[in-house]
Amino acid sequence: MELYEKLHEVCKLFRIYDEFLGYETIQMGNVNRTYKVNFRLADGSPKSFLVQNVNTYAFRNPVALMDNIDHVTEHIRNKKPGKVALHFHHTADRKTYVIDGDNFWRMTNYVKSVTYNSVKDPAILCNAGKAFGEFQMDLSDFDSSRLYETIPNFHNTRKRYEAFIKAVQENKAGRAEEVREEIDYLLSVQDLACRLTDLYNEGKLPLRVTHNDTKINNVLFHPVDNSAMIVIDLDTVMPGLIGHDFGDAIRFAANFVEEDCKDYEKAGVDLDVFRAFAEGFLSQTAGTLTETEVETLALSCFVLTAELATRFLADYLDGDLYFNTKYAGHNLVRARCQIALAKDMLKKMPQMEEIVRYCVEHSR
Ligand code: GN1
Ligand code: MG
Repeated sequence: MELYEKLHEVCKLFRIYDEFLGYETIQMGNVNRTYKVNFRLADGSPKSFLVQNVNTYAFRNPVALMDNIDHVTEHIRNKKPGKVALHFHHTADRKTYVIDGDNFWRMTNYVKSVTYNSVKDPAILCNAGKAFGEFQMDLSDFDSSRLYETIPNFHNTRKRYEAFIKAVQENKAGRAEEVREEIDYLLSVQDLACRLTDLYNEGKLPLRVTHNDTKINNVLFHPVDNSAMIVIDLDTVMPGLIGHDFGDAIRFAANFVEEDCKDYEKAGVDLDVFRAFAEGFLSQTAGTLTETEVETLALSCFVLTAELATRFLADYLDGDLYFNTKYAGHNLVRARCQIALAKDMLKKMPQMEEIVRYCVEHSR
């Protein structure tokens, strides 16, 4: 069946019976597929929704994942009644999803907003930092035992390295020789990249409920005043470390270039962006941080960058099974870009640490 008809059928199962005008593919995320579906209501006015096809290769138990999202969004709604939120539509039998074969569909309201893949405006970055910090604080009293682990060991860097080394050894797509230099670099920084995981295993870092995928394009901003309206993409909300959220956000937002820039040698950390985001994030979280969390926050940026480099490179070696790719070699470009960024972060670690200290002291 054509995607056009398929989406229309899915919308009907979510009990939207208005006149279907068509769909637009939304360039959002490297794992799920997202579509904006457009309708005309009986009174002639337009109305849109978002339909997502959840990647069941990445998320093995999407039903439990939807259950997580239900609990988390309910918890936040109860704390902030009236705040803009995502509402998942229900089918006639009260499910928040439609399963057809290997496809797992869900549908939400469409929030008119702007998103950024790359932004330099300190005010917007500070708002994004606040939004992710606030998100974590909102969930600080959430019972994490209610959360199903949607991707086990998602930010367990030791396990990510094990998987990476296995991908190198198996060399399924026959590409390992071509990327020897990248493999060697990642192996050479393994212990530093695994610092957060090791500290956690030694009981030195506390577990929180974290978002785990804090790319700035997961914040919807108000189209007029650029305030942060809502944090989206809750698929990986799981128990995690504060550095997972801070580090991943910086990895994405503070890079001079986009995550998959072919000019990867231009990748590096923009300290102005770092400062603006850190200010917002720490304004919400500083009061609750332990000394070890503060000490490792700057390092977490390197950790998350190296970790993702192992994931992109492993996927390249496996033959591009996990991440959606737009062209042959896309995962390799992504991996190289993360490696260049990680190297620059190591050079700038003292400045990053100083900025974190300053923001913590001024937020407490
Ligand atoms: C994936 O699909 P998206 O863009 O939300 C990935 C993240 C990576 C990111 C890199 C579930 O996120 O962990 O950091 O790509 N999400 C999953 O762009 O694997
Ligand atoms: Mg995501």
